[in-house]
Amino acid sequence: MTFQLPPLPYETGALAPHISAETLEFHHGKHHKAYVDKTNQLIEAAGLQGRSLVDVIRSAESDPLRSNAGQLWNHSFFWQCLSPERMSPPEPLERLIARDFGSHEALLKTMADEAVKHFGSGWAWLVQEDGILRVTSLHDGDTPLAHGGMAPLLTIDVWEHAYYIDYRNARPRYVETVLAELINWEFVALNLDGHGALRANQG
Ligand code: MN3
Repeated sequence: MTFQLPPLPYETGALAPHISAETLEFHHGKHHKAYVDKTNQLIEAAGLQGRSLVDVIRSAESDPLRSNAGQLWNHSFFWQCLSPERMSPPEPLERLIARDFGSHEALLKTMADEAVKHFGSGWAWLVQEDGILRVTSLHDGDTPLAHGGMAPLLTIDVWEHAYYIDYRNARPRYVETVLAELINWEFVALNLDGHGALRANQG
């Protein structure tokens, strides 16, 4: 069994002008595809054929497999965190955001700060830990699935390849635009209570 590149859940032009078709063609078609291919090459050497992707991530003790499998999962999850439709958080997510951040605007600001200040390549995350929503960031190909008890709800890719075509070096403008225009809050709500770990399991 090998992992496949999952199709985008929308057309490559659907997120424009915020994220262009050219960015998605490169980011999904080249970068994400490369993580799929590399993971498939490496699982055989590691003796992990036939395992689920989450299991591979948790079993891989070192790089390059751990980071490539993490990047494969992170990207599959990230595409689903985005939507061409503008939406707001449904219940009960809205209530949890108000409880743990004070307001939706406060969550967006915390998430934007984390994403902008993250040094180098990586991912900003909204996670649920012991029932509490919390914002954090992880480096390179690291993923919440590799950390016990950290359940992923939402992520933003802050590798330069995510924004350089459309925003050049302006990471803050990319992050603020994604948070304001493109977040699929229905998907984020579906990930509550640990369900996010399974969403992109097949790659
Ligand atoms: Mn990326």
